[in-house]
Amino acid sequence: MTSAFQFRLLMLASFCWLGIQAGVITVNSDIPNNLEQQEGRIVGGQQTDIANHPYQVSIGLDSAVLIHICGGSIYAPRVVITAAHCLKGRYAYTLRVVTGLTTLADSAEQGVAVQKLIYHSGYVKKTHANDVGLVILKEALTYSANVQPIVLARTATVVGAHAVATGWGKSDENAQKMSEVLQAVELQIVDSLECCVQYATKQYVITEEMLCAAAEEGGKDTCQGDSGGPLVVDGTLVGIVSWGIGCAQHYPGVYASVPYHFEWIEQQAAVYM
Ligand code: 4AZ
Repeated sequence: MTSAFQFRLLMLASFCWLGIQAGVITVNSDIPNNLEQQEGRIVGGQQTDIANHPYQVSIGLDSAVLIHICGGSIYAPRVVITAAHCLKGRYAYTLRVVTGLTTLADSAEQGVAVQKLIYHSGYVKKTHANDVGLVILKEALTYSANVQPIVLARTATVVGAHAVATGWGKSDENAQKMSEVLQAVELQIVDSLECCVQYATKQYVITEEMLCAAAEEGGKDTCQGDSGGPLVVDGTLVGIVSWGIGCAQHYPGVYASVPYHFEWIEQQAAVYM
């Protein structure tokens, strides 16, 4: 006899399987948004040096001091890839992009001014759908050992692939402050079906334009302040830090899929290349 629980799981698995296979899981705007979600920060990571991740940038709010709000990845001299949720509701002139730094020093003088913010027209805050955007810089970056672009992944990443996420986000859910020194954490790509089933129990939908990553041993994740930053496999950008329920709390971190959004990124960036 099948219990109601098993039946429900079967329904969720079918829903996720069908949706991910056919690419038909689309945005459901009726999804409740009342669960405590954390903004991204790296949990269980290690200090690293920007030279190891020269594509990493900090997107900062240009006030009296520069306040880190999100991560990003250098794609071209004037193009930084980040999450849509980092950009929506903000104005280009309020932001600056800081490159080549391991430690984020408070400085109003640092960074490059921003010309334009572009985010995906299909971005939906409630569902985190299409959480991808571009920051167009006023001036071209000068590449160096600590400032380099990253190649985009074009094809879907295999489950279990070793990935690294980096950022200055908080190191646990309840931390008051961001990390001062850039952190890196090693994660694995999680099966989208499993991830979908897990999140479906909380009324969230994992679509084919998202991917999930976590550490088998637990205790490792991205968290508040890592948003918009890179998830890298074999030196290519596969994901953009997007969302999750908590940080390192049984639910994998969710990333916007770069292979899925490859064409959108290329098309939008083309004008500024
Ligand atoms: C965020 O809101 C966020 N634990 C990023 C990553 C994760 C959760 C939230 C994944 O920026």
